[in-house]
Amino acid sequence: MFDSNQLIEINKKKISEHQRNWSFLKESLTNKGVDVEDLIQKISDFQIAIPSWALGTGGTRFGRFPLGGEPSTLEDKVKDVGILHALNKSSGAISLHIPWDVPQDFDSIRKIAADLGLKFDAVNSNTFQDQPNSIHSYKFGSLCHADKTVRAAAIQHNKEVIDLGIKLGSKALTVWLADGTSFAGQHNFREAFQRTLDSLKEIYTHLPDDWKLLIEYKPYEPNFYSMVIPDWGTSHLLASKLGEKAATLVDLGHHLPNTNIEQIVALLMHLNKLGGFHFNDSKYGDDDLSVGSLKPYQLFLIFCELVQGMKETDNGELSWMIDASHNLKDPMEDLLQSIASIKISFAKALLVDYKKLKVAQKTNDVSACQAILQDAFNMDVRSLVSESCYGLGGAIDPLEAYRSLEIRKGLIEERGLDSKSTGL
Ligand SMILES: [Mn+2]
Repeated sequence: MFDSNQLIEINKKKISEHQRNWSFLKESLTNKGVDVEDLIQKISDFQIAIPSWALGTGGTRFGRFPLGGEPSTLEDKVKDVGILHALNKSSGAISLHIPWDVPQDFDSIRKIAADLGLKFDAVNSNTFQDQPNSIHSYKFGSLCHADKTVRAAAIQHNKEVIDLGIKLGSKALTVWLADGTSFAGQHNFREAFQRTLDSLKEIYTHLPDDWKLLIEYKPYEPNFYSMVIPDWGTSHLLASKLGEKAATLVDLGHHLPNTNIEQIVALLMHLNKLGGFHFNDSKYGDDDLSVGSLKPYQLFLIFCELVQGMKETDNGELSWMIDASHNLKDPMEDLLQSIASIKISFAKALLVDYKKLKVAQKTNDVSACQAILQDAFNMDVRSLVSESCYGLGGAIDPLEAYRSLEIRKGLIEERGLDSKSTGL
């Protein structure tokens, strides 16, 4: 980690500029009748889980370019999330991927996490690749597989992930299936769906009462003709048939181009069936780009639905997680930028005058509807986000602090240039 005095020194260099920006924004928000303290509290409370696989460089199908100092053990991954959290005060959770990150010593890993102020968010199962020495292969599917023994192995794996999550204090299992086909005629659609539902039902019986089963969907990839759970409708259908503890998980990158994701979010929340959220950004497909790097307005519109849904529906708590692969940038820098974008969008969505919007909607004042949203979107709320982070003892500018503290250099010195993160 780093010495907290170093961060204080770094913040000192930024403080006068920050205070100037913040006092200007604070005054203008107060004049608008905004409860500034409440706003800061909401932003401070917002925590986004970091997945254990996001701390090393990812890769494409063609290559991977590690940058050194990557965490090769679960302990080091937790410590890296601790560094992010110390800087931005919003990464207070880690989401484990099993079997890439099976804890060896549960008490020890829980203690390391607790000391860094981290919780264990949803645990993720993996039936999209075969593990060494496994008897059965998932090449042709897992929970949907035509062979009962393969389905049984996949069900058993998910049950074991739940058991492991219980020991960590997690409260949700995320299931994403690569199951599908790349050639027409390869599956009987109805039978593949039914087998998947039956398998999920078995996993569901193993779920503790205070847990959630989050069902993720994806339109294509790794299969290119059909996916067993291609869209939110199919995910919602499965979740509805399973019961109250099952819900849909929306991953921003898992939609066909131009899909209206904010509308999906609104409807799922209306049905109390939105369970979780995976953040990333994309231009063409599941591109895994940094959150908010390409479509910040779409992200803002999604947050507008989330903010209204959290207030006006009984949807309940959501699991928030970044889900991206970092190929060009230092993953830690990418995560800091992604979380900053999320907080900025969340803050802007909190600033929308929804009462005024409802009046404009009722009177079909279309221009006003657009203007009300854009009025919030066009505000510069960066000093508000900085103020919430600084108030909690974090950095005024987390990315700049990360660089000034030379964190990556320290990690390379400690772990070496060849240290590679486990995962894909
Ligand atoms: Mn995802």
